[in-house]
Amino acid sequence: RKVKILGLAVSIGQPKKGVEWTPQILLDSQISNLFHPQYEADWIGILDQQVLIEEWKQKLALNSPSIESPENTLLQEERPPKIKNLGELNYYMEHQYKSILKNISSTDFLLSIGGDHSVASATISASLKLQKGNLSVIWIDAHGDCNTPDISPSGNYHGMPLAHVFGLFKKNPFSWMSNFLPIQRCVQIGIRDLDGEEEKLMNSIGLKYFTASQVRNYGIQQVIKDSLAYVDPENNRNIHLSLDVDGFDPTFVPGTGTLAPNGLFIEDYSVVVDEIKKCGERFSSMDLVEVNFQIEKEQTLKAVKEILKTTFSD
Ligand code: DIR
Ligand code: MN
Ligand code: MN
Ligand code: MN
Repeated sequence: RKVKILGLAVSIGQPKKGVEWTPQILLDSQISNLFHPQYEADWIGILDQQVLIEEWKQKLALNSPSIESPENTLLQEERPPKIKNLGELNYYMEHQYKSILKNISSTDFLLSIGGDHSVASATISASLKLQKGNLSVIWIDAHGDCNTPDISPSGNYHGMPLAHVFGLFKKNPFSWMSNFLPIQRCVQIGIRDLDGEEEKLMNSIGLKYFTASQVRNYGIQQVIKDSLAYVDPENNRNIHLSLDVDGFDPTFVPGTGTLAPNGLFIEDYSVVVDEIKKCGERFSSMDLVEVNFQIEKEQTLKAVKEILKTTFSD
């Protein structure tokens, strides 16, 4: 099976430098050598935020009427969404979205390597389009990533992509994004660091999630079985796995921007992915995000290699 790898060298969805270098570091360390030969790895390329932001600024300077500037249109609203780097993110993620639709077929496996977790709304939106809406999501994270611009305490978009792809923003700031995920098609695993309003929102919309301590209580095997039964009750949906490495305990993955103690074990991952792989080719895409080798490299690279090896094993 073809595994198309898309590098998403972007960090402007959160404040720390470093995550944008991860795709190149993983390309240089020849991660595809870790894959079982049944997988044919193929790097589509790396979308570089520096290049794209420069391009966006030049287009803005030319003031071409065809180039959208969501910030400008939003100025007229009474309560503009508070999203940091909104124009840059919109431009970057539109390229990401279009690059996925251009380079990936519905039977390929898409591996998107971040970058921060912002990219997930574009990967999911593009995957929904590719799979004609037939997609469910398993979201591994310490965080809910379910803030809306109105309730986000930080204004960092990486804390918002899930709320966005659920269609919960009052106004969608990304005009290219038109495919939304029903809330019942998503389960989160590993949650343990929610903002107050975010938690209220998640509970009020009925988003299903398992906290890290629930995982310890029920066992990871039970949690992933229940999760798949919930998002894919008739065994006919394509599955997207969005993996924020801060879902794991910091002892396994210290190299990430927002550490949260008492996380998942790295061994939990193989149980999760083995269960998802029972879906065969319906397991169709994955984000691997928030890996920051600038914060810590040795332990983190070891964990990332382990993750990739188990994902693309026999
Ligand atoms: C926090 C941090 N909930 C925010 N979020 C994330 O800024 O919205 N950290 N995703 O990794
Ligand atoms: Mn997180
Ligand atoms: Mn994040
Ligand atoms: Mn996240």
